[in-house]
Amino acid sequence: MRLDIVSIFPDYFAPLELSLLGKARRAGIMDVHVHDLRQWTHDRHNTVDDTPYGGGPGMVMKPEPWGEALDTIAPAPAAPRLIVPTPSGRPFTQATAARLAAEPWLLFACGRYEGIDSRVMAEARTRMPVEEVSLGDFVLAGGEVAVLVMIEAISRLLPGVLGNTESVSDDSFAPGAMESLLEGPVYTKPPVWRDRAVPDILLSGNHGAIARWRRDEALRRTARHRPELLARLDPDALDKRDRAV
Ligand code: 6GU
Repeated sequence: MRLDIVSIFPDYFAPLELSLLGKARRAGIMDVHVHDLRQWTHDRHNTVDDTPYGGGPGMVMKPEPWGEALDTIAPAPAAPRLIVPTPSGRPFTQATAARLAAEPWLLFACGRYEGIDSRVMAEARTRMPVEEVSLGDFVLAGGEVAVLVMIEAISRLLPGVLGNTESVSDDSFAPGAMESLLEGPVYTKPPVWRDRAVPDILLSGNHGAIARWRRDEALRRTARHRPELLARLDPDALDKRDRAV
């Protein structure tokens, strides 16, 4: 998968060298290119923003540098999927991450200030798919951290990034049995720590009973932390014992 990122703060992306993401890059699974938007400015101050038409607070990112950036990185007919992080976008979910993980080429455009002049996305849509995406109902100062979050969620779904021991199928929100469920508590050695014992069932070796217990804990945790998710559970995916929890 090829990833291009355009930002006025390319240093935000230094963490892409670390951990799983760094390993994926070194293994050639992810080919990441970070670009400084200011290279597509032509004035002495490398201006990327201006005051909003219609008035209002803050500044808006000018269209010209963005237009040149997209033309240079993806000259027609090259067509990456353009992802624009913004609190006014469609929600980014595990399903979004899975869908984007199947794309060969993603281009992330990190806005700052009050956002990017809307004509940039309108014009880009004439030659590439464009998605405005939000991480949730809160406001970040810019798209950089949001893009790091999205790339981490996407890259761990790429074949060869996670080891076998770190399976993705038991994750909260994983498609299948855990869809719309939060993962329950986890434990490791020692069996007793500060007078707190690991639940006996996990030491029982009874895999059926353990799977049942884990699902019950996931249902309980979901009811406590995210009751609105339970309402979304597919009734056909529930069994009689689920209903009793
Ligand atoms: Cl994707 N971007 C910004 N700037 N703020 C956000 C966000 C994204 N998602 C939630 N808040």
